[in-house]
This record gives sequence, structure tokens and C-alpha cells, in this order.
Amino acid sequence: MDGRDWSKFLLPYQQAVEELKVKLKALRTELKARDEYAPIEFVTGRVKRISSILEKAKRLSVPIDKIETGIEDIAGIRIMCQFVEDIHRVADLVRLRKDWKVVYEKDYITHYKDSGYRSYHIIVEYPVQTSLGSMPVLAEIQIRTLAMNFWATIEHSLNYKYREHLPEHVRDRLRKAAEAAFQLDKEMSSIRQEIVDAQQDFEEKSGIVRKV
Ligand code: 0O2
Repeated sequence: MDGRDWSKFLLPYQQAVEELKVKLKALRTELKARDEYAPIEFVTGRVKRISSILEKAKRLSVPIDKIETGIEDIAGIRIMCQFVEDIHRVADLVRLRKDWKVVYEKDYITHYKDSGYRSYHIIVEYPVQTSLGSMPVLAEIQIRTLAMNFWATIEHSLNYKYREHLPEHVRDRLRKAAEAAFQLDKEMSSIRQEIVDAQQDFEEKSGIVRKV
């Protein structure tokens, strides 16, 4: 079709996704061991299918020989958090790492998409060690709350099934559902803050010294 060996093309991306998953899961374990509370709930990853890559390249007018730089989410990682505040803590931890380089970030929480989509994306360049040497690949790390993930998973499957035939009133209800999910996140954050404050109050009254 275009002279590329597609069976080999995905190999470094598969390796990148496997390694990034291991590293981010280890980060979760370490944070949990230190603080008894991990800002990371769980981590998933996937490599985009060739058909989806070609579809996206066509949609974004990316030439086939520029796919490696033009399509940034061939390797995709998702980090799920309990609270919106955790997203910012995790983003800070991602920025501090020395084993990849942050290329740029997209804040779809402050600037949510017209669909209602919310999530924080960090595009990183990750060096994969291959038999031919080090090969930098782009990967997209999506950081979102459980509520944002719930909404995105359902919206994605509806969009996948109905494509452009998704009626406008359904799109409108999806936007409203995204807003409701975000309100749920806000409510959960305030409940959490109330518990933290109550604990602090109790510890101060009973003379317990908190470790910071
Ligand atoms: P999949 O199946 O997850 O791989 P684009 O938004 O795709 O036109 P861009 O700038 O490359 O162009 O992508 P962006 O904004 O970084 O988003 C890429 C990925 O974010 C998507 O990948 C989704 O995973 C997620 N995403 C972005 N917008 C939406 C949305 O409105 N709804 C849902 N459910 N997810 C979204 P893919 O390739 O679409 O899908």
C-alpha cells in the first residue's frame, strides 16, 4: 500500500507502552508505601491499531512518512486518579522524571472539549532501547479522574458505534453528563477536604503531632 512494514512499525510503541506501564505502576506502589494514599488509582495502556493510525493520519492530513512525529498517541497511557487534585500531583511527578522528556501538555480540564471531554494530556518522548540502538518514540499520557474516565469510556463507545450519526440531542445530553461528572468530582473533593480538616482538628485537640 505504501511500502512500510507495518508489522515491525508497532514494535517500539508496544515496548514503550509495556515499559511505561511498569514504571508508572511502580510509582503507584512506591507512593502508596510512603503515604498510605496513592494519588494514582490505576494505570492502563494501549497501542493504537494500524487502521486507526491511518484513519487519524488522513483526518489530520499527516503524510505516511511523517506518522512518527505527526501522530502523538500511537503509544497511549492512561492514569486514573480519585480526585482532581491528584491529577496535578501526578502531572508534577511525570514532569520530574529523567527517563522521558516532556514535549508539551494539553489541559483539557480547564479548557474542556466541545464534546464535554475532560482530561490532562502530557506528550512525552520516551527512548526505547532496541537491537539497533536507542529509538525515541512519542507517547501520550492521559491523566484523569475515575468520573472523567467513566464519561470518556461511554462517550467513546457511543461515538465508535454511531460515528457521525450520533443525534445532536444525544450529544447535548453527553455534554450535560460530562458537566454532571465534573460536579461529582468537585463534590468528592470538598468531602475529602472536610475529612482532612476534621482529622487535623482532632489531632490538634488530642495533641497528636502530624508528620508533614
Ligand atoms: P483512542 O481510541 O483513545 O485512541 P483529536 O482530538 O483526536 O482530533 P489530537 O489533538 O491528536 O486530535 O488528540 P487529543 O486531543 O490529544 O486526543 C487524543 C485522545 O484523547 C483520543 O484518542 C481519546 O483517547 C482522547 N479524547 C480526545 N477527545 C475526546 C473526546 O471528545 N471523547 C473521548 N471519549 N475521548 C477523547 P482517539 O484516537 O480518539 O481514541
